[in-house]
Amino acid sequence: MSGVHSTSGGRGARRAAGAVCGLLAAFAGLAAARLAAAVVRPEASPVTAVGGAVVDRTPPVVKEWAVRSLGTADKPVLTLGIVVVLGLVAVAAGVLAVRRPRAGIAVAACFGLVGAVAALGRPGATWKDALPSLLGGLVAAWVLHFAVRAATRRRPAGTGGTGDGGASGTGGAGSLDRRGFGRLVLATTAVSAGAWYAGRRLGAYGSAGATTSRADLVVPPPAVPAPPVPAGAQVRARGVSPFLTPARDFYRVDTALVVPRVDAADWRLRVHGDGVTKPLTLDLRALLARPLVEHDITLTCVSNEVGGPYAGNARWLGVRLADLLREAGVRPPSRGGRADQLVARSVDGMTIGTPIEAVMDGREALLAVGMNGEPLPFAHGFPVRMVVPGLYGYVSACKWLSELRLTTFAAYDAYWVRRSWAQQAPVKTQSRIDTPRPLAEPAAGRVVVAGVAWALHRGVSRVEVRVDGGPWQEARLADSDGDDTWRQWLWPWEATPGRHTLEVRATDRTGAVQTGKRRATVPDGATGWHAVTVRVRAGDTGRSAADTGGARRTLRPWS
Ligand SMILES: Nc1nc2c(c(=O)[nH]1)N[C@H]1C(S)=C(S)[C@@H](COP(=O)(O)O)O[C@H]1N2
Ligand SMILES: [Mo]
Repeated sequence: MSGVHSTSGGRGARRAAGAVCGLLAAFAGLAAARLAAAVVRPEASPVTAVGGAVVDRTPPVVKEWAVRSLGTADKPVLTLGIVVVLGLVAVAAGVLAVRRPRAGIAVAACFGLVGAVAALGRPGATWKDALPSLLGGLVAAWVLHFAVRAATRRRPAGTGGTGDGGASGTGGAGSLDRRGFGRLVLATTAVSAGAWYAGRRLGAYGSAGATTSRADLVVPPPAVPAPPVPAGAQVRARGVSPFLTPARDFYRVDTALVVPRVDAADWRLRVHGDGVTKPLTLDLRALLARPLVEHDITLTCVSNEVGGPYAGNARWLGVRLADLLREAGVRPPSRGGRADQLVARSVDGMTIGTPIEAVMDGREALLAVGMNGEPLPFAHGFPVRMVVPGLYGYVSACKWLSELRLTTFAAYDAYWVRRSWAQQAPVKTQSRIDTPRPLAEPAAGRVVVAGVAWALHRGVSRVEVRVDGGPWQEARLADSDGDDTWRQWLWPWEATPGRHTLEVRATDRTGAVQTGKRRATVPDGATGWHAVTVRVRAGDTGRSAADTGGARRTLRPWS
């Protein structure tokens, strides 16, 4: 920063001061909005609201790219992107404001409006949701106004210039009052940071009731417990995913930028719609008074690429959905029922449409309250979510459930269907090589190839592996835990030095072989065989254990 002492203030310096003013205004505005949102509701915070609006409008191709390349980091990356854009606009508005104060302030106010419109468009929004952004816009405009004034104010004649930083101190009357400006920047930053922190604390306070309600929830034991998972369901090879996925490792796919935290005491489920002769409204107590069923179900996402990570297996505890629907007077289409689609709605406005026929055909479709022996984690739908064996999550597994409405597929398209995904989507047969990892360098000799396969609600009857396009070889299957879960498999490979590609395919109990035809995830799930390429090293046995993930030592058939 040089030239600040010229009477014009120096163009570069004025720009820099403007940029600082812009950023300061943006931070103050966001902090004020966040504090207000903690009172209104967390989803009404401008960055969250704009983020939510962006998520809902993201074309499937972009979303698929984001899920593929960013994985579960897609949400932080989106938030960061919004903050960066906001920062750039703030800098531009600040630079503009130095020359034309009104224009800069108008930009700040406009940003408040953008946030307000986004917040009003969110599911479940009321007029109050506009307030945090409007307040934020006002605060930003106000801070910008004063900051720009301070930045461009000239020091009165005769005051000393020692605070002017590296400059000579010769700045006299007419030079910029940098000390005053610096103080304003510091003070505003401190107040904004305080507001930001208060917003965080208040937000936690706001959801404290939900947190306590989960901690205090006593889930009754199942009337119909699941048999223990067979010991032989887990292959003993390092690198294979655990048969039951711990909740903290369970993949998470949803559109929620802030995880809804529902207080169990406030939770209600409404069941209504076509063919419902007895509409129901249940609270959690009424739901838990019903017989609970425990069932192991593998859940997977339609966005899962071949070989991808978006599949998890859990022991779910819940109420049989079919029984509840029958009590409400619902009949499946095959018994003359009018409705063929069950639309589940969540507290955050998600809609998920499930075939009523599938829900009522005898499979264990659940309104789940428990996952692996605990109440559902907030991220996985506390207090109640749906789980239906054999269907992708986007057509079956509504989290933070609030409503079940019966209608037809002809009359209504749920959230993802409006975004080019199929109305109905049974899970396709898939198999995955968990070990060796791609580009691993095992030593020649015996290498354990192992992984998981699923043909949900049909059951896996065979898994085969081939090397470099050679003949298919039958893998050993781990014990089955029923047809609604994935099944592990293992194949001992006599690996020869060089580059090799391993492929896997599964066959379901109907005899249908997993197709090798490569298809994208849109519209109803990816197909193709998972392939892993490795480079097998010649002979030095010393390093083999490490490079095969120790599998040689653990090759102990469970059969
Ligand atoms: N409310 C709500 N429920 C939802 C979703 C969502 O975005 N919002 N995503 C669905 C999708 S696409 C999948 S694959 C599963 C994932 O469940 P999980 O996050 O518990 O693994 O939840 C389903 N339920
Ligand atoms: Mo999904």
